[in-house]
Amino acid sequence: MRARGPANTGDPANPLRARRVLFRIVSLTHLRLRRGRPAARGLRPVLLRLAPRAVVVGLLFTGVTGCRSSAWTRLGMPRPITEQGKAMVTLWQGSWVAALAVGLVVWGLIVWAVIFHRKRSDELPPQVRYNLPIEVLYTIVPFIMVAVLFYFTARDENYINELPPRPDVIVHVTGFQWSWQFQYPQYGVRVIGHPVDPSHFASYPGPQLVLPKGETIRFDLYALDVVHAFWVPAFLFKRDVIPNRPNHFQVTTTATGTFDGRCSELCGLYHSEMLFTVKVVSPAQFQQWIAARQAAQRAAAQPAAQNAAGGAQ
Ligand SMILES: [Cu+2]
Repeated sequence: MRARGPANTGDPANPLRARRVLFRIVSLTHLRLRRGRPAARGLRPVLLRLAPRAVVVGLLFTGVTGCRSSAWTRLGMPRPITEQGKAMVTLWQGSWVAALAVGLVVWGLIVWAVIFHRKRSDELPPQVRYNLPIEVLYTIVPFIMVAVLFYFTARDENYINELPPRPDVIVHVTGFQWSWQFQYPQYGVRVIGHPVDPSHFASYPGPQLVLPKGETIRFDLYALDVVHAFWVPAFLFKRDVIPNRPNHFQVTTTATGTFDGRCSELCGLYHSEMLFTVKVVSPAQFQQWIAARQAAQRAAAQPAAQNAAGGAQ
């Protein structure tokens, strides 16, 4: 018979004492390690001492990272400004909930095995190899998990990739080394980013893409030279811009404001300078902006036309 050793002597210097304390904390109950002796003695003071420290550390962490409750609930995702982005956040949250549920089951089983199935003798415990019900369970449960994740992912991907036939606004986006051009073919309006000029990179935010709130916008993506990628983080979406292969996607905007945009495909020396901004305004402001752009383009075109006419005479 194996000797129980000094674990039961009650000696405070016993090295097993730390293990017993850890056991009490994990279980958070007044379990008794030895019959007749209150094992949880001393647990409450430890918890009372640690709890305020945990709260302070949590508050400090929240404060220094600038996190808000909504940032926590979005699990790190930016605040979406499109209906499609909201669907992506919901999918992201659901995936995390599913992963945490699986994690809790796994962690629970691990803790349960560690606490209640510690090695007590050299006798081999019952083995479950070739146990058909358990093998079937191991196969079916992961399959169900993957199938559920696949269903929701495919459903949301189909929704995000939808291209209804009559969007409210169409924008032709053209990427080139190293800026962007935005054209509004319904209105004959275009916004062209400056061609590469390293001396002005630091102060140039790039061209501005103006969009109306609450309307559907279809983006047609073109590239003049190499592969770029059109990325607006607040859309929670990016799509490649490929030469000779137009790409498309559509969003419905839900919030006004100015948001960053950038190229997310390494496209050359000044790839990092392919910046732009997205300004979402009310539909009335959007129409005003369109009218102003049209007037500015007409005014800019008149001298050129006069010069051409004068040169022909
Ligand atoms: Cu690029």
